Amino acid sequence: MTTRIELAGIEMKNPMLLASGILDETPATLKRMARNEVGAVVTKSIGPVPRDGNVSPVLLEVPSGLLNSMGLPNPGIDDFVEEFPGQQEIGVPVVLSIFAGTAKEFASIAKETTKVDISAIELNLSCPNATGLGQEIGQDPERITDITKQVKAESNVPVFVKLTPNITDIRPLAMAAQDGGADAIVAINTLKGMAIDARARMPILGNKFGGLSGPAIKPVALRMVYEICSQEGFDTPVIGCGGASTAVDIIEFILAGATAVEVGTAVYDRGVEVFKKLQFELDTFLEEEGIEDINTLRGQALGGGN
Ligand code: RRO
Repeated sequence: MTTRIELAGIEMKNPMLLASGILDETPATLKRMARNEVGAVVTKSIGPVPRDGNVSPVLLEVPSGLLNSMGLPNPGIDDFVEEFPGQQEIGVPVVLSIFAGTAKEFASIAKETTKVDISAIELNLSCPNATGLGQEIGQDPERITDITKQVKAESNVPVFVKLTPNITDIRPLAMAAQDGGADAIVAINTLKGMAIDARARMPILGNKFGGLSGPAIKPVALRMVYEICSQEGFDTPVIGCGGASTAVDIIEFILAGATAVEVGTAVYDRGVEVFKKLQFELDTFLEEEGIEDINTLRGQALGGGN
């Protein structure tokens, strides 16, 4: 019985990645996740220069999820390159998430990333919390293709493209990333939302709006992965992301066509040992169902339905 997978040439002991933005800011926290049986880790998004992020409060628990308006706080690519010890030291493959405002800036960060030992780059074209960045770029298919192409030309590792759900139809975005040469698509980032304090009569988050993650968004993420994987002519690996917190959730994403699944908010909900728990649950599921290889489940729900 095996949960091993291969994602864009990266060998992983299971199909689970730590999603960007949760316990991934320092080598120490990344190592801690690696010790807990995660297949690979994605770093917090790194930009061209240091950035403080948005005004507090920036995080709020809501029913079945979290609302965040962090605003891309990060030390900048130069600091990252100087301080990152390399993925050997972390213990599992490391995916470096990057963001920028233009294709040229993306390409120049990508060039810097060739100085560090990582397994892939994830392009954040989907953060809902900053002007001129993230989803404001990633809602335009032409810009997705252009940025992906320019990053591919400068980098020496596979390039993943993380898409926004805050759009009518995600399929053209996935196709645009494929056209640019993406090695994998990540679907999805957070859904833009807000919370209001009824007694104070004002928005709760300092930035008013935030990104919703957690179990509340899993049906949306699953639907989008399914739609992307059902597209005629689409054959790029997909990484599901959005609300997975049990092994059954992970299996559902794989049945919808995903090769791997990123897990974020469940770390907050189930603790740092969540990947150890999920590995046990995955093994149990495969055993109970008599499945030898998790890869055989990929896409089995595509086309089905009553
Ligand atoms: O930092 C953030 O505000 C943030 C990012 Br980079 C992202 O990609 N998604 C999100 O919900 N928040």
